[in-house]
Amino acid sequence: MNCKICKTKGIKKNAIVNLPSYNLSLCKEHFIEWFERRVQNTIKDFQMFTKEDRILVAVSGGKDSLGLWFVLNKLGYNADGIHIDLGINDYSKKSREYVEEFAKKIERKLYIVDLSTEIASISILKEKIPNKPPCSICGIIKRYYMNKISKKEGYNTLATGHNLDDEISVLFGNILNWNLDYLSKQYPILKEYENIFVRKVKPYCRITEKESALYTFLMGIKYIEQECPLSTGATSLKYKKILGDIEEQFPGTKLRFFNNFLRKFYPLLANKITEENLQRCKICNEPSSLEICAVCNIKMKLAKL
Ligand code: Q46
Ligand code: ZN
Ligand code: ZN
Repeated sequence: MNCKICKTKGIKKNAIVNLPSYNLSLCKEHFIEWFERRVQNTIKDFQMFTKEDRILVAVSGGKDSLGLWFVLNKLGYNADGIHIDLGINDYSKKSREYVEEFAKKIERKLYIVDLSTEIASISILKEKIPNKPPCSICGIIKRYYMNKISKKEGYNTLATGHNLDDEISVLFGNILNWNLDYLSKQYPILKEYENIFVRKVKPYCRITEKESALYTFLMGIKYIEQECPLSTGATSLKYKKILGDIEEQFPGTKLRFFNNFLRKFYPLLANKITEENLQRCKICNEPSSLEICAVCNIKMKLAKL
């Protein structure tokens, strides 16, 4: 198959990728160009941030977050990184190494939050608090520190590498359960809220996992391929598989599902969002719906054990 863009210029060049949902085959050079334009357009369409904003990218060490960190800087944005060292054995050690090495390579500032010193590693928390799924504890703690460090270090935007496949598998699950509360928060940009929450953005929300992996690979970025050993992920992986099967039969479905949710359904919910009963945690002063926030609660539980 030949590159479609090269063809318009009268050049015959082999395509390295076929994107059936766009009816497009592209060579390496034109894929990179297409990919970067797509990210740039997403940032503009959702008015995520400008070149004046200070952005912190949440980098796990995987292909999406490292690729995102790279492309934002390549596009001229002011983006530093934050990595949460979860303390999950060898997996976290390797992830951290990849992130640290990459930060040096692109010469950007990297903030590391080491959970082993801040609170306790996820491996220990999993043992000590067995009645809560480790991913739920991990999610709470990650969100807490990302928001806290962003504010403390003067960043107004937090970017994550969630891709289209991540977004639609969550969307699918939330629709199957008609989980309106979660659906009302599933938007590629969540605006900052007073001095409590920084803006949260997902510039890869219209990029598939396959496109993201290819871009990261073509840019020569080394990333951790291993999945988190605690990831059960069974449900979301099954949803991804189902949506992938539909996409194969009807190319373009994934993107249409996501775009139409944002265009047709989200506006119906957005006006219905009731402000959560937000207050400041009495111990750490971070946002919380209760007097004591979830992270301080975990710390208190640990201290009692
Ligand atoms: S939540 Fe769960 Fe992930 Fe935390 S414990 Fe691993 S799988 S890393 S996105
Ligand atoms: Zn080409
Ligand atoms: Zn607290």
